[in-house]
Amino acid sequence: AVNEKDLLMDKQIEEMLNQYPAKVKRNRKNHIVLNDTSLEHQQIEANTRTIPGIITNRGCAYAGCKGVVLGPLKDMVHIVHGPIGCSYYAWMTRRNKAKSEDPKKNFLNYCVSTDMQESDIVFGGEKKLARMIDEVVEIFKPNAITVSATCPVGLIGDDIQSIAKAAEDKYGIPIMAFNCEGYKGVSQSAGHHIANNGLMEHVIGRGDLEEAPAKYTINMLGEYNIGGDSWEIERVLTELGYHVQTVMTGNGAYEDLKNAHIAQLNLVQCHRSINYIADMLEKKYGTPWLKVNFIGIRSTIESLRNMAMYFGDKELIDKTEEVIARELAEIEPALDKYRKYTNGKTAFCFVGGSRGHHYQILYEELGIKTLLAGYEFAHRDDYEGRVVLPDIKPDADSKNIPDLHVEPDERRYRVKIPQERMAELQEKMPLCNYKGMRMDMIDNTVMVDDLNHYETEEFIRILKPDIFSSGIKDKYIVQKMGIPSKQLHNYDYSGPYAGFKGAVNFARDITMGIVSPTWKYITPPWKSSPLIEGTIEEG
Ligand code: CFM
Ligand code: HCA
Repeated sequence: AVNEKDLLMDKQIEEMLNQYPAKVKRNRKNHIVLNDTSLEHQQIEANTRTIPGIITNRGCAYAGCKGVVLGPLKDMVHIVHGPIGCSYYAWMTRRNKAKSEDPKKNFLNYCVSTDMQESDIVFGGEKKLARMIDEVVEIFKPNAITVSATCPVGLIGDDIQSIAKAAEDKYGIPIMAFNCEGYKGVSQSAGHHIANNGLMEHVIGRGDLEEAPAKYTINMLGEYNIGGDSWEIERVLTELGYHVQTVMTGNGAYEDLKNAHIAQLNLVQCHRSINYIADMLEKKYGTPWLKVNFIGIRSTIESLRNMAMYFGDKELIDKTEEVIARELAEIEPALDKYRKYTNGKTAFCFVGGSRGHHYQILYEELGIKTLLAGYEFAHRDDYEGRVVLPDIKPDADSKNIPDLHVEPDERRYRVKIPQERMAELQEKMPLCNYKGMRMDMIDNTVMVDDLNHYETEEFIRILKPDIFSSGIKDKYIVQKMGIPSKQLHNYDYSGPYAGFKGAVNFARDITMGIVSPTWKYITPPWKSSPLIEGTIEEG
């Protein structure tokens, strides 16, 4: 539906893009979409290279592999083969928490790096890496070790795979090397894939459990226990009688992960970072996966109901309703208190590859409208959605389901489904469906991929949100503009934000941001002192 407001917004976006050189404008234009849910499909450009010179929030493949997927596994030592800065970057800032029954088997607080120096770059770092592994085994005696390569290591060609193999033979514990050099992809997304493949190849399925140890055995994939999120989710799941075999990878352990193959159902919280393992487990062991979302009350309830429905036991279904009712009664009064302050406010929600979507639902529950949302590095299906049709080939079988337009998408198929047929089809489809961000957004709001610092400032000027939520790289710039900013990567110093009780923590923190008088006292620097002015000569 095109109205005057849409046209105005279109015009403002156009003006913003006009500040770019023509080629950059052509590129960025395809990464910005004004939402119109009446359209069956809207396409967005995603997972492509950031234009050099643009200040992006993205991380690198190493960040996605070591920092995100491997890092939270607590009983393993994660060696970073590279300069100390790379190791320092991924050292605890993400706030993925872990507790261990045996305190000697939790190595998360350590920052283990080969600390490559110039001479190692010139003469090679292989010997240093081998020595490092010797030291790690001697000092920590971990259950397993990972080695992650950084850019310079790839450039000089250190053979980390054979060093790891030799050490594995020497010590008899799994020592896995990951060629996740930062430049391996356009963002951390490539690193997720590398880590997924490695864990599937070397860890998952290596345990000797042959069947599920409990009635409802599940894995929780793509949950990293940031600020204790997975503990809050597990509190409820355990009460309902689920046995969580492993969380991938928040508070995760090599010892649990190797038996992940025996679960009856895999839950997928963050699809972007772990969909590869979900698909591989489905293919290899026939375990279906269910997309869940434990951010937001409505999403949490829906996820719990879907899980109960999957197992289908009346007792479980009833217990689920009972627990939902009890939890709601407990949190609603607190939420109502905060809603007095949050109701009617507006937000920006720009996070990595899943939270840009998930947190909009929680915002909505506080009466906050998300005006702009996006992902740093997600793929098109995270925006546009996908329905997985494992047995349907694009050309042959798609005729069986009329109205479906099937496009090849990586190893699976992306389908465009008329809105009115969605419910009917979802019923017939396997569990593994995935709704993108688009359908949870309000019309005439902005969906943007790989938002950069220039566009952030421009969109703030145009849309004037009350709350900005993103990461460390833009938080302070935005606060200096007088707008409270909540980090949705590491939750600043707070959390958990997941599940029922997490929603109350989130409401409290957002309220604190809004009611703080601080913002009134801020004069943005460009108002009090003149900016440096000058001219740039072409050529
Ligand atoms: Fe998944 Fe994540 Fe995210 Fe992610 Fe990340 Fe993260 Fe994130 Mo930071 S795995 S995609 S690569 S939910 S580290 S815990 S917060 S960008 S939105
Ligand atoms: C990463 C990790 C990060 C960074 C957060 C941020 C995280 O991308 O390597 O930019 O604020 O969640 O810690 O996404």
